[in-house]
Amino acid sequence: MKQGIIIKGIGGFYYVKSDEDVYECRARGKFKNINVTPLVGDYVDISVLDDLKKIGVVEEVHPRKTELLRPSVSNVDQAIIVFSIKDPMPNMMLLDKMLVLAENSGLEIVICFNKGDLDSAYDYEAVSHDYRKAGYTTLKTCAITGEGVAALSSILKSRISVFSGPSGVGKSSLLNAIEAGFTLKTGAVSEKIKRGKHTTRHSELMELKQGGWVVDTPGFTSLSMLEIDPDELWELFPDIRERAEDCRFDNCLHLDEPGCAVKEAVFSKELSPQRYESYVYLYKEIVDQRRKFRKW
Ligand SMILES: Nc1nc2c(ncn2[C@@H]2O[C@H](COP(=O)(O)OP(=O)(O)O)[C@@H](O)[C@H]2O)c(=O)[nH]1
Ligand SMILES: [Mg+2]
Ligand SMILES: [Zn+2]
Repeated sequence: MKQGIIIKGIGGFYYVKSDEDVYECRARGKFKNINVTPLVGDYVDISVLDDLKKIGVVEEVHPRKTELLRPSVSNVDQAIIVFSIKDPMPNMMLLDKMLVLAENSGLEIVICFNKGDLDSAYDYEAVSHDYRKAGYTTLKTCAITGEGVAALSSILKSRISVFSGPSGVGKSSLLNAIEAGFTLKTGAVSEKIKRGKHTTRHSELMELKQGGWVVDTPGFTSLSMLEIDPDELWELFPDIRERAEDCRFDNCLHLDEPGCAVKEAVFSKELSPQRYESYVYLYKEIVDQRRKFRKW
Protein backbone atom coordinates (compact mmCIF):
# COMPACT_ATOMS: atom_id res chain seq x y z
CA MET A 1 0.00 0.00 0.00
CA LYS A 2 1.21 3.48 -0.89
CA GLN A 3 -0.05 6.88 0.18
CA GLY A 4 -0.62 9.72 -2.21
CA ILE A 5 -2.78 12.63 -3.22
CA ILE A 6 -5.25 12.79 -6.11
CA ILE A 7 -4.03 15.51 -8.45
CA LYS A 8 -6.48 14.99 -11.31
CA GLY A 9 -9.64 13.06 -12.10
CA ILE A 10 -10.84 12.34 -15.61
CA GLY A 11 -13.49 9.89 -16.75
CA GLY A 12 -13.33 7.58 -13.76
CA PHE A 13 -9.54 7.62 -13.57
CA TYR A 14 -7.75 9.20 -10.66
CA TYR A 15 -4.16 10.35 -11.02
CA VAL A 16 -2.41 9.84 -7.72
CA LYS A 17 0.94 11.42 -6.93
CA SER A 18 2.90 9.20 -4.58
CA ASP A 19 6.50 10.11 -3.83
CA GLU A 20 7.86 11.03 -7.26
CA ASP A 21 5.44 8.93 -9.32
CA VAL A 22 1.94 9.44 -10.68
CA TYR A 23 -0.29 6.35 -10.72
CA GLU A 24 -3.34 6.01 -12.90
CA CYS A 25 -5.97 4.54 -10.62
CA ARG A 26 -9.52 3.26 -10.63
CA ALA A 27 -11.48 3.48 -7.40
CA ARG A 28 -12.69 0.36 -5.58
CA GLY A 29 -16.36 -0.40 -6.18
CA LYS A 30 -17.08 -0.03 -2.47
CA PHE A 31 -16.86 3.76 -2.75
CA LYS A 32 -20.07 3.76 -4.78
CA ASN A 33 -21.81 1.74 -2.09
CA ILE A 34 -20.77 4.08 0.67
CA ASN A 35 -21.53 7.09 -1.52
CA VAL A 36 -18.02 8.49 -1.59
CA THR A 37 -16.59 9.96 -4.76
CA PRO A 38 -12.84 10.47 -4.57
CA LEU A 39 -11.98 14.11 -5.21
CA VAL A 40 -8.97 16.00 -6.40
CA GLY A 41 -7.09 16.90 -3.21
CA ASP A 42 -7.96 13.67 -1.40
CA TYR A 43 -5.20 11.92 0.46
CA VAL A 44 -5.56 8.26 -0.44
CA ASP A 45 -4.10 4.80 0.05
CA ILE A 46 -3.51 2.94 -3.19
CA SER A 47 -2.46 -0.57 -4.01
CA VAL A 48 -0.13 -0.83 -6.97
CA LEU A 49 -1.17 -3.20 -9.75
CA ASP A 50 1.70 -2.49 -12.11
CA ASP A 51 4.73 -0.56 -10.91
CA LEU A 52 6.23 -0.23 -14.40
CA LYS A 53 3.11 1.17 -16.05
CA LYS A 54 2.22 3.01 -12.80
CA ILE A 55 -1.27 1.59 -12.49
CA GLY A 56 -3.08 1.24 -9.18
CA VAL A 57 -6.36 1.15 -7.29
CA VAL A 58 -7.65 3.67 -4.76
CA GLU A 59 -8.33 1.66 -1.62
CA GLU A 60 -9.04 4.32 1.02
CA VAL A 61 -9.87 8.01 1.07
CA HIS A 62 -8.59 9.74 4.20
CA PRO A 63 -10.95 12.04 6.11
CA ARG A 64 -11.25 15.46 4.47
CA LYS A 65 -10.22 18.66 6.17
CA THR A 66 -12.36 20.80 3.88
CA GLU A 67 -14.53 20.08 0.86
CA LEU A 68 -15.20 22.66 -1.84
CA LEU A 69 -18.04 22.20 -4.28
CA ARG A 70 -16.99 24.60 -6.99
CA PRO A 71 -14.33 23.76 -7.92
CA SER A 72 -14.78 20.28 -6.55
CA VAL A 73 -11.56 19.91 -4.56
CA SER A 74 -10.95 18.62 -1.04
CA ASN A 75 -8.44 19.61 1.63
CA VAL A 76 -8.00 23.13 0.32
CA ASP A 77 -6.30 25.29 2.98
CA GLN A 78 -6.71 28.71 1.49
CA ALA A 79 -8.35 30.74 -1.23
CA ILE A 80 -6.27 33.26 -3.12
CA ILE A 81 -8.91 35.63 -4.42
CA VAL A 82 -7.50 37.57 -7.33
CA PHE A 83 -8.86 40.79 -8.80
CA SER A 84 -7.05 43.31 -10.95
CA ILE A 85 -6.62 46.94 -10.10
CA LYS A 86 -7.60 47.83 -13.67
CA ASP A 87 -8.53 46.01 -16.89
CA PRO A 88 -10.95 44.83 -15.67
CA MET A 89 -11.79 47.15 -12.77
CA PRO A 90 -12.57 45.25 -9.58
CA ASN A 91 -16.20 44.52 -8.88
CA MET A 92 -16.32 44.88 -5.10
CA MET A 93 -19.69 43.19 -4.77
CA LEU A 94 -18.29 40.13 -6.52
CA LEU A 95 -15.25 40.24 -4.25
CA ASP A 96 -17.50 40.33 -1.18
CA LYS A 97 -19.48 37.40 -2.53
CA MET A 98 -16.35 35.35 -3.11
CA LEU A 99 -15.15 36.22 0.38
CA VAL A 100 -18.44 35.02 1.86
CA LEU A 101 -18.22 31.72 -0.05
CA ALA A 102 -14.61 31.19 1.00
CA GLU A 103 -15.42 32.04 4.63
CA ASN A 104 -18.35 29.62 4.50
CA SER A 105 -16.03 26.85 3.31
CA GLY A 106 -13.73 27.51 6.25
CA LEU A 107 -10.77 28.55 4.11
CA GLU A 108 -8.08 30.99 4.98
CA ILE A 109 -8.14 33.90 2.59
CA VAL A 110 -5.66 36.14 0.83
CA ILE A 111 -6.88 38.90 -1.46
CA CYS A 112 -4.59 39.68 -4.32
CA PHE A 113 -4.91 42.86 -6.39
CA ASN A 114 -3.00 42.15 -9.57
CA LYS A 115 -1.84 44.31 -12.48
CA GLY A 116 0.01 46.57 -10.09
CA ASP A 117 1.75 48.12 -13.09
CA LEU A 118 -1.56 49.76 -14.04
CA ASP A 119 -1.87 51.35 -10.60
CA SER A 120 -1.05 54.97 -11.28
CA ALA A 121 -3.04 56.76 -8.61
CA TYR A 122 -2.72 54.62 -5.47
CA ASP A 123 -5.81 52.67 -6.47
CA TYR A 124 -4.47 49.69 -4.57
CA GLU A 125 -4.53 51.63 -1.29
CA ALA A 126 -8.12 52.64 -1.98
CA VAL A 127 -9.50 49.29 -3.08
CA SER A 128 -7.72 47.27 -0.41
CA HIS A 129 -8.43 49.61 2.52
CA ASP A 130 -11.74 48.13 3.70
CA TYR A 131 -10.37 44.61 3.44
CA ARG A 132 -7.21 45.26 5.39
CA LYS A 133 -9.38 46.94 8.02
CA ALA A 134 -11.59 43.84 8.10
CA GLY A 135 -8.48 41.81 8.91
CA TYR A 136 -7.80 40.25 5.53
CA THR A 137 -4.32 39.86 4.15
CA THR A 138 -4.11 41.79 0.90
CA LEU A 139 -1.31 41.83 -1.62
CA LYS A 140 -0.49 44.05 -4.54
CA THR A 141 1.02 41.97 -7.32
CA CYS A 142 2.13 42.28 -10.88
CA ALA A 143 2.70 39.28 -13.11
CA ILE A 144 4.75 41.45 -15.49
CA THR A 145 7.18 43.25 -13.16
CA GLY A 146 7.14 40.51 -10.52
CA GLU A 147 6.00 42.89 -7.77
CA GLY A 148 4.58 40.95 -4.83
CA VAL A 149 5.19 37.60 -6.52
CA ALA A 150 7.74 36.44 -3.91
CA ALA A 151 5.32 37.36 -1.11
CA LEU A 152 2.52 35.44 -2.81
CA SER A 153 4.81 32.52 -3.44
CA SER A 154 5.78 32.22 0.22
CA ILE A 155 2.09 32.24 1.21
CA LEU A 156 1.56 29.19 -1.03
CA LYS A 157 4.30 27.11 0.54
CA SER A 158 3.32 23.66 1.86
CA ARG A 159 -0.41 24.21 1.50
CA ILE A 160 -3.23 23.58 -0.96
CA SER A 161 -4.45 26.86 -2.43
CA VAL A 162 -7.21 27.57 -4.86
CA PHE A 163 -6.96 30.61 -7.13
CA SER A 164 -10.32 32.27 -7.63
CA GLY A 165 -11.43 35.41 -9.34
CA PRO A 166 -12.98 36.67 -12.53
CA SER A 167 -11.30 35.73 -15.78
CA GLY A 168 -8.84 38.16 -17.25
CA VAL A 169 -7.44 39.36 -13.91
CA GLY A 170 -4.18 37.43 -14.31
CA LYS A 171 -4.53 34.25 -12.23
CA SER A 172 -2.74 32.05 -14.74
CA SER A 173 -0.13 34.74 -15.39
CA LEU A 174 0.61 34.96 -11.66
CA LEU A 175 1.03 31.21 -11.39
CA ASN A 176 3.36 31.28 -14.37
CA ALA A 177 5.33 34.08 -12.69
CA ILE A 178 5.60 32.04 -9.50
CA GLU A 179 6.80 28.99 -11.31
CA ALA A 180 8.11 29.32 -14.82
CA GLY A 181 7.55 25.63 -15.45
CA PHE A 182 3.78 25.98 -15.33
CA THR A 183 3.33 27.70 -18.71
CA LEU A 184 -0.41 27.91 -18.21
CA LYS A 185 -2.35 29.31 -21.08
CA THR A 186 -3.25 32.92 -20.58
CA GLY A 187 -6.00 34.70 -22.42
CA ALA A 188 -5.58 38.23 -23.71
CA VAL A 189 -8.24 40.61 -22.50
CA SER A 190 -10.62 41.19 -25.35
CA GLU A 191 -10.73 44.88 -26.14
CA LYS A 192 -14.40 44.60 -26.98
CA ILE A 193 -15.73 43.09 -23.82
CA LYS A 194 -12.75 43.63 -21.49
CA ARG A 195 -13.18 40.12 -20.24
CA GLY A 196 -10.63 37.35 -20.48
CA LYS A 197 -11.39 34.15 -22.34
CA HIS A 198 -12.03 31.00 -20.39
CA THR A 199 -8.84 29.11 -20.84
CA THR A 200 -8.88 26.88 -17.76
CA ARG A 201 -11.10 23.81 -17.48
CA HIS A 202 -10.45 20.72 -15.33
CA SER A 203 -9.56 21.10 -11.70
CA GLU A 204 -6.05 19.91 -11.29
CA LEU A 205 -3.55 20.21 -8.50
CA MET A 206 -0.23 21.61 -9.63
CA GLU A 207 2.76 21.00 -7.44
CA LEU A 208 5.11 23.85 -6.58
CA LYS A 209 8.83 23.10 -6.53
CA GLN A 210 9.08 24.76 -3.11
CA GLY A 211 6.30 22.47 -1.84
CA GLY A 212 2.59 23.12 -1.88
CA TRP A 213 -0.21 22.72 -4.37
CA VAL A 214 -2.29 25.16 -6.37
CA VAL A 215 -5.54 24.83 -8.25
CA ASP A 216 -6.07 27.16 -11.19
CA THR A 217 -9.74 27.19 -12.07
CA PRO A 218 -12.25 29.98 -12.45
CA GLY A 219 -13.12 29.18 -8.81
CA PHE A 220 -16.51 29.43 -7.11
CA THR A 221 -17.75 29.24 -10.67
CA SER A 222 -21.49 29.26 -10.18
CA LEU A 223 -21.36 31.50 -7.09
CA SER A 224 -24.54 29.97 -5.75
CA MET A 225 -25.20 31.04 -2.19
CA LEU A 226 -27.91 28.45 -1.56
CA GLU A 227 -25.98 26.62 1.11
CA ILE A 228 -25.67 29.76 3.20
CA ASP A 229 -28.34 30.45 5.80
CA PRO A 230 -29.34 34.11 5.25
CA ASP A 231 -29.70 34.62 9.00
CA GLU A 232 -26.07 33.58 9.48
CA LEU A 233 -24.68 35.55 6.54
CA TRP A 234 -23.46 38.40 8.75
CA GLU A 235 -21.14 36.01 10.55
CA LEU A 236 -19.23 35.57 7.30
CA PHE A 237 -18.30 39.27 7.31
CA PRO A 238 -15.53 39.54 9.93
CA ASP A 239 -15.89 43.33 10.10
CA ILE A 240 -19.63 43.04 10.79
CA ARG A 241 -19.13 40.17 13.21
CA GLU A 242 -16.79 42.34 15.23
CA ARG A 243 -19.47 45.01 15.80
CA ALA A 244 -22.41 42.68 16.31
CA GLU A 245 -21.54 41.94 19.93
CA ASP A 246 -22.89 45.35 20.89
CA CYS A 247 -26.27 45.03 19.18
CA ARG A 248 -29.26 45.32 21.53
CA PHE A 249 -30.81 42.04 20.37
CA ASP A 250 -29.00 38.72 20.28
CA ASN A 251 -30.81 37.75 17.08
CA CYS A 252 -30.14 41.08 15.36
CA LEU A 253 -29.73 40.65 11.60
CA HIS A 254 -28.36 44.20 11.27
CA LEU A 255 -31.05 45.17 8.78
CA ASP A 256 -33.69 47.36 10.46
CA GLU A 257 -33.50 46.41 14.12
CA PRO A 258 -33.34 49.14 16.77
CA GLY A 259 -30.10 49.44 18.72
CA CYS A 260 -28.03 47.84 15.99
CA ALA A 261 -24.34 48.49 16.62
CA VAL A 262 -23.51 47.48 13.06
CA LYS A 263 -25.68 50.19 11.54
CA GLU A 264 -24.29 52.69 14.04
CA ALA A 265 -20.79 51.80 12.92
CA VAL A 266 -21.82 52.37 9.31
CA PHE A 267 -23.22 55.81 10.14
CA SER A 268 -20.03 56.79 11.92
CA LYS A 269 -18.01 55.36 9.00
CA GLU A 270 -16.16 53.02 11.34
CA LEU A 271 -17.56 50.21 9.24
CA SER A 272 -17.30 50.52 5.49
CA PRO A 273 -20.68 51.50 4.01
CA GLN A 274 -19.76 49.56 0.89
CA ARG A 275 -19.17 46.35 2.83
CA TYR A 276 -22.46 46.86 4.65
CA GLU A 277 -24.27 47.44 1.35
CA SER A 278 -22.81 44.18 0.07
CA TYR A 279 -24.16 42.44 3.15
CA VAL A 280 -27.67 43.77 2.63
CA TYR A 281 -27.56 43.02 -1.09
CA LEU A 282 -26.30 39.46 -0.59
CA TYR A 283 -28.84 38.85 2.19
CA LYS A 284 -31.63 39.71 -0.23
CA GLU A 285 -30.06 37.65 -2.97
CA ILE A 286 -29.94 34.54 -0.78
CA VAL A 287 -33.53 35.00 0.33
CA ASP A 288 -34.58 35.37 -3.32
CA GLN A 289 -32.54 32.36 -4.44
CA ARG A 290 -34.08 30.24 -1.72
CA ARG A 291 -37.58 31.31 -2.70
CA LYS A 292 -36.90 30.30 -6.30
CA PHE A 293 -34.91 27.09 -5.91
CA ARG A 294 -35.98 25.50 -2.66
CA LYS A 295 -39.05 23.34 -2.43
CA TRP A 296 -40.64 24.10 0.88
N1 LIG B 1 -0.72 44.90 -17.32
C1 LIG B 1 -0.80 43.67 -16.81
N2 LIG B 1 -1.40 42.68 -17.51
C2 LIG B 1 -1.47 41.44 -16.95
C3 LIG B 1 -0.93 41.17 -15.67
N3 LIG B 1 -1.18 39.87 -15.38
C4 LIG B 1 -1.84 39.35 -16.44
N4 LIG B 1 -2.02 40.30 -17.41
C5 LIG B 1 -2.69 40.13 -18.71
O1 LIG B 1 -4.09 39.94 -18.47
C6 LIG B 1 -4.63 39.01 -19.41
C7 LIG B 1 -5.34 37.88 -18.67
O2 LIG B 1 -4.38 37.12 -17.95
P1 LIG B 1 -4.67 35.61 -17.48
O3 LIG B 1 -3.48 35.19 -16.70
O4 LIG B 1 -5.09 34.77 -18.63
O5 LIG B 1 -5.92 35.83 -16.54
P2 LIG B 1 -6.87 34.72 -15.85
O6 LIG B 1 -8.08 34.60 -16.71
O7 LIG B 1 -7.24 35.31 -14.52
O8 LIG B 1 -6.09 33.46 -15.72
C8 LIG B 1 -3.46 38.55 -20.26
O9 LIG B 1 -3.46 39.33 -21.43
C9 LIG B 1 -2.25 38.86 -19.42
O10 LIG B 1 -1.10 39.09 -20.20
C10 LIG B 1 -0.29 42.24 -14.96
O11 LIG B 1 0.20 42.11 -13.82
N5 LIG B 1 -0.26 43.46 -15.57
MG1 LIG C 1 -6.57 31.47 -16.36
ZN1 LIG D 1 -27.23 44.56 14.65
